[in-house]
Amino acid sequence: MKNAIITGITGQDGAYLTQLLLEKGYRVFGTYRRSSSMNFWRLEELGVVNHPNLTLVEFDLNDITSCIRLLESCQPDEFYNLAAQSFVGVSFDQPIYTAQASGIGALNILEAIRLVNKKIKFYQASTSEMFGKVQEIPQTENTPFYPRSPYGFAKLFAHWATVNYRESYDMFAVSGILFNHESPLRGKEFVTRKITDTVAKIHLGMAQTLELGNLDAQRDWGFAGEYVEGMYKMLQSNEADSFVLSTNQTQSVRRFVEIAFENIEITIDWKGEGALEKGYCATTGKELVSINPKYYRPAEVDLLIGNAQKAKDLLGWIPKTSLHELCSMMVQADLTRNQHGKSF
Ligand code: NDP
Ligand code: GDR
Repeated sequence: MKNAIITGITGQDGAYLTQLLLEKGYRVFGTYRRSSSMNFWRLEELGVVNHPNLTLVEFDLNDITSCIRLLESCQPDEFYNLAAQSFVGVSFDQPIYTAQASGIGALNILEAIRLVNKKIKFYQASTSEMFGKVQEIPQTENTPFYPRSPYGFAKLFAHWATVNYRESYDMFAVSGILFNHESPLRGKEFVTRKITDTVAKIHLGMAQTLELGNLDAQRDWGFAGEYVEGMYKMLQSNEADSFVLSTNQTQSVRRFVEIAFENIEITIDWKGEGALEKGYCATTGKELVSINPKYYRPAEVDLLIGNAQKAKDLLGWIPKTSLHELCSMMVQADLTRNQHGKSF
């Protein structure tokens, strides 16, 4: 039986990866940070929170002694570092904290692995946000980086730390450069889930309008359940490397809004421009979408579209869920949750 440590087990990817590794017969040690209230709703939704091969461990990734003790007690074969301050918007308000959690946190783990057991395979959750300002379309493992937020440059630090530890110390350290991936388990502050949850609430008469920021941003959105399979495959590959995971397609936030409303049989008519743009129901004329500039970011990533050919060729990883399927899955889940008065 293999042992795996997953940091950030309370997050979207942590939950799906836990489910996948348990299905594969792993013993999983999932780390969470101490707080006054426990937050395991995603593991509960997937029905794995009480699995006999899952151990939940309190852990702080900014405390290297805690990293060392974690490795010594769990004796992992594989280490998936998913914990991060992962919200780009907040990173502008909390840049130092973001750098510590999303940047230095990864370095702490790499250093602990180097000291305790260099044979532990390491996965770093890198991101398409490192590409930032468009340098090339589509983006691949060879596209130059140009991050546009404290989150982006913190993750770039962690990415280069991973590459350097791989090259300097002969460690199996992998960087997965993942484009946006969503699911019914996505946090509500991220735009897709904010949209699907509010659309469900509008349908049920629990909300009037959806307030958003930049509708023109374009993202390459895939299904998180498939992306964690890519993470797993990266650690089973013959050689440690860096891999892009993406769907190779892009859509605007505006289009995602339209698709979400189509799920409740509403067509959106757009009128106005910029901060004055609004979305109306095509049949009733009711205002359903408005812009609030407070959701604009100081610097935006305008266009992300990946090319995951390398992952397809070397890992056999191919995403299957279309954006329409993904959006529909999320709207349906939010309709059900809201009908049952669940707020997560
Ligand atoms: P989530 O925001 O859903 O989960 C983040 C996890 O990190 C949570 O478990 C959270 O714990 C934990 N965490 C946050 N801050 C700290 C901290 N200071 N110390 C310890 N743990 C912390 O993110 P996702 O699951 O979506 O993403 C997983 C990883 O992949 C992240 O590193 C993210 O940056 C990266 N990524 C995500 C992409 C995506 O589209 N989803 C794309 C590319 C990369 P708590 O529940 O206590 O807040
Ligand atoms: P992103 O995801 O920044 O790409 O980072 P997010 O869903 O937050 O934003 C996507 C785009 O939508 C625009 N936007 C809004 N965003 C939010 N959150 N709320 C709004 O109201 C809103 N209106 C418009 C944003 O400006 C942006 O352009 C995600 C995270 O999961 C990161 O951790 C991960 O690394 C990247 O994806 C890949």
